[in-house]
Amino acid sequence: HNGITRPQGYTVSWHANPAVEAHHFGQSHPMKPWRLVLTKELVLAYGMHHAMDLYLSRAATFEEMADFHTEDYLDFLRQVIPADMEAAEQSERMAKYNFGDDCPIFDGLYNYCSLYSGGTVDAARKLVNNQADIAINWSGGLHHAKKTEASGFCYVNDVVLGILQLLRFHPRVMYIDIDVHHGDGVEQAFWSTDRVLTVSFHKFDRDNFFPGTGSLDSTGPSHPSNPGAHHALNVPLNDGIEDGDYLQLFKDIIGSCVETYQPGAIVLQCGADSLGCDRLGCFSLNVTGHGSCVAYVKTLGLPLLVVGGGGYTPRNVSRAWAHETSILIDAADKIDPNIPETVTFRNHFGPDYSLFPPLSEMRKIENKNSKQYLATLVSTIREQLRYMQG
Ligand code: V1P
Ligand code: CA
Ligand code: ZN
Repeated sequence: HNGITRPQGYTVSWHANPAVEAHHFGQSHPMKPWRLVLTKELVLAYGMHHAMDLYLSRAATFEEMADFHTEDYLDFLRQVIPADMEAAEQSERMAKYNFGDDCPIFDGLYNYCSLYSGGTVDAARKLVNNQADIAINWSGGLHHAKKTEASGFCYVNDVVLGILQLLRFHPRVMYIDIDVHHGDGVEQAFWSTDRVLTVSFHKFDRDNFFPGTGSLDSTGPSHPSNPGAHHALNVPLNDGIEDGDYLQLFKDIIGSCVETYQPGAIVLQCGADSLGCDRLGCFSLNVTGHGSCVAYVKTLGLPLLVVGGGGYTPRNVSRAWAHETSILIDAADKIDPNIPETVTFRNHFGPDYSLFPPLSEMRKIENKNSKQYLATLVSTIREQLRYMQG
């Protein structure tokens, strides 16, 4: 083999199901489950699968998904078919549950949702049962779904389901979200509890960037007697943030959060739409910069559930998630930055065929985050953490 061996002293589990990858949101829709095929091809070509326990995700049951979602909503999700998109008699319920352009109804929708959710639930249970120290489900991370509605390409909130599993064992769980969008569904689900600290880094522009929530001052319920007060943290960013600044900010904030909150487990949503050159995103992170955040979280040494999320330039999504897999199995230094000749669909990685193309140089977006602004973010959040302590 090519020298990739199991990491020393800890176990990594990989949760996937090829049936997820076969689903299509529609021609012009930016969400491409196919990016998971490219990710898996890279992981296999590098031989990373030798270093992990591999599990075929099973479908989450209706009851498991009902740990968060209402039965009404799940019933609709289970029975709706693509023809209903046009049918007048369904339009009221379609609107009620927020189906439409962002969240279309496609063939196998319920199967898709239950499989990516089953992966995250399984992954969380591996951690709780001590069968894994790090568990990965790149098909999960669908952080916008609400209790009774779909939102932003997300139908079932697998992240919430995974955290609920971890809460059966851990008194406190910390959620970190590096997707370019605000992790509003996860934040909202745990808004009123002090048992989950949610921290999202995202582009924030109330009027012009989805979903428009996640301002610096929204830290939980306003009434101080509500246990959830101060247990939501938001890091609103502007266009064009680059590797160095992002990583420093990430370490400063996450380091302080862990020190103060002392979580028993961490869930890390690795949305890859925060990379430069993303079709929907507006940050300038490179694969290495994005990966450094994952590497930092790994150094904290806590049980870690890693999920995917957004990411709309499939070749870069797969580069990032393959690189991050190598970090999690402690093999980043054994990976050839030149993408192996044996990778299926290798043509997608041309003309450079590198795992680390200079994304931040390829579509220059002016960095609108001043040093002063970033310093204010860190000091404000440290202040907010003091309130959390009580
Ligand atoms: O901006 C909106 C809505 C539609 N307007 C009425 C406001 N939607 C965004 C949704 C982005 C979802 C991101 C999901 C994730 O965080 C997690 C998986 O990454 C949107 C955008 C956009 N540029 O923000 N929808 C679409 N683009 C879209 C484009 C073509 C076809 C369908 C949807
Ligand atoms: Ca985020
Ligand atoms: Zn996103």
